[in-house]
Amino acid sequence: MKISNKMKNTTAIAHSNIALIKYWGKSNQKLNIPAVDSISITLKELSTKTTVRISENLEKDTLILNNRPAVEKQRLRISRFLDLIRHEKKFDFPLEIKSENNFPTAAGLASSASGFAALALAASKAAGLNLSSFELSELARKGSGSAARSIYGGFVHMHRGDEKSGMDAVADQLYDENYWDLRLLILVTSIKEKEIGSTEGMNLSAKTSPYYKNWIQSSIGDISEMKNAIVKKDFEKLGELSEFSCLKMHALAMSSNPGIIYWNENTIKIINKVRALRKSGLGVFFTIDAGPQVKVLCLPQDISKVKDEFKNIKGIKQTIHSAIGPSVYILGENT
Ligand code: 2P0
Repeated sequence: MKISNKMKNTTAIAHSNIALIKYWGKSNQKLNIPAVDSISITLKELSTKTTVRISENLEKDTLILNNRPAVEKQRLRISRFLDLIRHEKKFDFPLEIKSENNFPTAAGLASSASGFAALALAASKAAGLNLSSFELSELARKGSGSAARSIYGGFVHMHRGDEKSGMDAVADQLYDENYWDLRLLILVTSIKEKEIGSTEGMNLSAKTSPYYKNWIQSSIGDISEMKNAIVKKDFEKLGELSEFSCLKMHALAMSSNPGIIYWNENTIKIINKVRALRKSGLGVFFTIDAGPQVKVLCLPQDISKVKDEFKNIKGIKQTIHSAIGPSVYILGENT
């Protein structure tokens, strides 16, 4: 590949997502193929902005994460991902990556989802590749399973696929962000990095949980029920299924050996409050990823009431209100 002396900066923005039907477990670790399908909504308020520059002058890839040089483990993970693009485009120059999240990194707010989605688009574009959404989703998946979903806005279905190569283990959009206005109140209960990352956690569950087989089998029904709920805009059903999938995933993590507990005492306090509010007639449901933060789902007409209910609760460190967000996009390219 011929690289011009005037290097270009390519910047992409991707939004994080939250799975309503969760992914947990891989059928192929090397290719990062998920063992189950998943369904998510993309989050307008949580995003990653990533700038890529191809550089002849560097010795190795550099990664600045939230204005600081990243630790070597993170840099290597990114570097291995960039090798996929270098291999495709047949060049061997290092890349300079600057990436910023507008939310706490690695605290269970899916920074790898928006991170790898933004990187897949910015780096492939910087290298002169014009990938389709389908190809971008496959590429992003190799960085992080949930990143394959963040290529799209709105309501997204990630397929585990049938091909051994993983070429059909990609996401597609069910509906865009204007289809149905749902709101999420993200309640941050800890900004500490979690002790067990998702990859490690799900691999441990696959190896040791006696419930793993049932998890895989039962997720097929969850997916079709959730798709139905979205088609019918049945919020009650969507909420119930989201809680069910979330608790099943955490039960799977807890039933691993050694058991993984992502929650803290405030996570449980919030779960109980969501259920009490529901009993009192408010349409609220929770979902939780591999971390202690609780995401409360509701309809737009209830969001101010929901915000009020969680305003003065001790143990909530930050509250983020999000609507459904858009697909990944290029913010700009300049020399
Ligand atoms: C999900 N999570 O469906 C599930 C629910 C967390 C809990 O996908 O190993 O960073 O990089 O593919 O995508 C987070 O895991 O995992 C995740 P890898 P990823 O959103």
